[in-house]
Amino acid sequence: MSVQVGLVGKPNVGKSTLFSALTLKPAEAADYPFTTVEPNKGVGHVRTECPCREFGVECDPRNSVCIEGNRFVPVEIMDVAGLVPGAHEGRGLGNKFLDDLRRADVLVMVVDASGSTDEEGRPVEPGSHDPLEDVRFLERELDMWIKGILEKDWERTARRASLEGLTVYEALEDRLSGIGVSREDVEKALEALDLPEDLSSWSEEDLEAFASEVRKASKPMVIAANKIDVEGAEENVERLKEELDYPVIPVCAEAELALRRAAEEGLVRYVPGDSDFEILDESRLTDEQKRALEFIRGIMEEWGGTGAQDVVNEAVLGAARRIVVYPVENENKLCDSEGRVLPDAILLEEGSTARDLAYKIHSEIGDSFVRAIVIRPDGSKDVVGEDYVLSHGDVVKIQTA
Ligand SMILES: Nc1nc2c(ncn2[C@@H]2O[C@H](COP(=O)(O)OP(=O)(O)OP(=O)(O)O)[C@@H](O)[C@H]2O)c(=O)[nH]1
Ligand SMILES: [Mg+2]
Repeated sequence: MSVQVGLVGKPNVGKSTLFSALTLKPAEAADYPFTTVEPNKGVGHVRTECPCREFGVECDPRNSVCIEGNRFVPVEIMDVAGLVPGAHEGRGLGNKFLDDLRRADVLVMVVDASGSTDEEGRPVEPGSHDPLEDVRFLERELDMWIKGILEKDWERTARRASLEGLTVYEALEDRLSGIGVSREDVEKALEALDLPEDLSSWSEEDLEAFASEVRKASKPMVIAANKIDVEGAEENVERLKEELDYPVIPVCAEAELALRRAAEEGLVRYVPGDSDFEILDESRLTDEQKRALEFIRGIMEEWGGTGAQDVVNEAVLGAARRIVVYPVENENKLCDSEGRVLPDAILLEEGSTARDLAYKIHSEIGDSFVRAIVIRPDGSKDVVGEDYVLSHGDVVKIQTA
């Protein structure tokens, strides 16, 4: 799958609850630390406007789903074990969870905005723990993890850069490619810092600073400020927004999970990401369920929704800078060879070109690319070359030789 989103954070903040809500896959959730040991993997979705509305056509999606003009595009979601301070030295479940994150394109740091869990995830009085501290320590754990990987074979890396004729970039990229760090990430990190060119003269601090910049470049992050249903969470949400450079999204994972399950059972009509829901058949609900749904409605009114869908959107379309485009084979009917209208929604990195899209569809289509046609909602068509930079929402036909 194209994009992988990793849920990270200390124990007991609601990672598995959010995971279940996003994927509707069961994952054990309980009010004690280290409920999750093995990572859970599942399919969640980015929500984006489907072109079917603007084009006035009825779509027939194949790789995605359209609900009332909203296209849901699959992404991989991974829920890993909680981490505690010192994890990079083996505390708690140690580095295991970190290794599970190697392939992640973007991280969602789940924090307990209600402040009702201490730094190791043990339940405490609501409001007594500062979630900002948890963000800081998690950043540090990630940085130390990357630093550890660099340090492991540092002398050899430094030697390769000077004796084997590799550039500094190549030597560092080589060392870090296993955790999803690209050449551009390395370049970005080195540019942000003023480090000696000779790797063998890097100090501990140099390594640490570099690890931190590489982490920011290769694992962009958003904060899911969970448990907003608990009294006092609002204050923490505001503070997190003020203090942090990451996008902070207020979330009630439990509400999203309850709504999605209720929708699955046909009790409510709820499109993930909507700011409200509709009860379908009051008579099928117990009094307890009615009360729970009214409570959820109250939270959604206050916050504009449960926030769970916003987390995925902000992570993938925001932090990970992805766009969604719609390749078609017939530029008049907007369909594929089987007549399916707007069949596929493809996630690409921002800045991708028409040729990149062609290669993403099939290497042969990439090789035999001639030109592309971008189809506009008013029916007009722009013929573009291989270097055309795609926009979010583009409907494109690739012409091959
Ligand atoms: N009030 C409230 N509680 C929540 C919410 N989301 C999760 N919880 C509760 O928080 C506790 C921990 O949830 P989990 O999903 O197991 O947390 P986790 O981060 O996966 O925990 P570990 O696997 O131990 O790292 C459970 O009791 C959940 O019911 C929420 O939105 N509001
Ligand atoms: Mg868990």
